[in-house]
Amino acid sequence: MSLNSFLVALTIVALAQGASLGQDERVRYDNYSVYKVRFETQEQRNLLRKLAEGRENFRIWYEANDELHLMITPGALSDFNSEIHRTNISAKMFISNVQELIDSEEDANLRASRDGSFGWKKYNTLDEIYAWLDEILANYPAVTESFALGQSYEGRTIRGIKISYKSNNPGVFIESNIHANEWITSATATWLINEFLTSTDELVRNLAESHDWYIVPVLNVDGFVYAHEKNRMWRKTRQPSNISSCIGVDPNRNYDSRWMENEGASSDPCSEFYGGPHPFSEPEIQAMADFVGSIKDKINVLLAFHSYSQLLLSPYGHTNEEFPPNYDDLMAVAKAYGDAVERLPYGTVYRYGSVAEILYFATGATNDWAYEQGVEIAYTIEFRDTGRYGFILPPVQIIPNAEEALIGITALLDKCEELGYLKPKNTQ
Ligand code: 0X9
Ligand code: ZN
Ligand code: ZN
Repeated sequence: MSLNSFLVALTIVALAQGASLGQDERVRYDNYSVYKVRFETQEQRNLLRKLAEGRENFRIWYEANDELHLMITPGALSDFNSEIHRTNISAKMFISNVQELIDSEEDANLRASRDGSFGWKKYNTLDEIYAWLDEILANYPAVTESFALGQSYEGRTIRGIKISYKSNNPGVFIESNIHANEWITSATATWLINEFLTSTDELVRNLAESHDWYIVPVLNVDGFVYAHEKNRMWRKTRQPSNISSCIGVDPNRNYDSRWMENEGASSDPCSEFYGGPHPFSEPEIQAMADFVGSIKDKINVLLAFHSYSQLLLSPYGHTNEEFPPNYDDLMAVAKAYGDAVERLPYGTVYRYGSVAEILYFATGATNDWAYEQGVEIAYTIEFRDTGRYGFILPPVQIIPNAEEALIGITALLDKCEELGYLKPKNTQ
């Protein structure tokens, strides 16, 4: 069987499997495995991509220019294995049962919930995050301010917090959990908020007080709630499509920036990388663009939190033949982050480069859009890990990851300052 006819055969299985979900059922991932697949040629890469696109039996967890992490249903495993063998692509299993990871994450959440509702020993729900945010705002009224980006498709408020200790600080915008299944991002964002307000460490105080922080802990609120309640692996928004029964858009493909160029997004509503029917079709992304657009003169740095794979990704996402004018600076700033993180006792290694260089073409993403808006330091940061747990990073790693982010961001901003990126923008 060729890889192509293999794909056709699997699509049929996939369609048969696309069962609908009852009201209070959760999607289960019993014996779903995740494989690291290394490819050497573009041809192999394209075949593997085709395998995963919009099909229920396969799901890309991560893709870079040399390897792919594929989640595979138990039913498709033997076919996958023989095909991998036949085409001489090397594959290695590193998660044998995704449901097992989800179960132990849930156990940890239950255990931690016993001693209080909010914390960083577990992954908090949107309600818990918002209740905690209200507490924080009530406790620190002089230096915090609540803001709302707007409403999600399902009518939830997308909330943010501004932390400002003095006027004329350079602005740093943090977008988090645009992808619903990347829970370490909101866990890290909330931990940072807490540190900025409560830490007595001199370095943290200086970091917190000499920048204006705009932090949105959960941008994709509908997707996040859905991931907590129904499907741990949900990535997209929750807006239905007019042309398909598949739900949701990849919000990080929906900005009006090179939208759909260069196959940087999919036009298939069933794909995990669906760009949407038109740019800004998702109210969450429109709201984000309106808000950031309205304060862009105050924003010197934008960081979009993602997971996983330990990367700092700069523009551009649409081409690897052209680089941003300040590419060298962007790399120096990313290196500062990586070096600082690696010096911590955990020794965690971050790599860096442009999106299109390191990963793939990805258009309509936050950091490229922000860069076009004049935010010259705009990164996607992919947090822990490199695949051992992937999106289901155990809660014991929340604080270590957040500490790395804190140290990394400190070094990043120091470098930005040194290179002159933190001056007031609208000086005329
Ligand atoms: O593909 C993405 O949206 C990000 N990776 S993830 O695994 N978290 O989904 C990378 C986005 C890179 N940024 C740009 N395309 N500019
Ligand atoms: Zn529309
Ligand atoms: Zn992401």
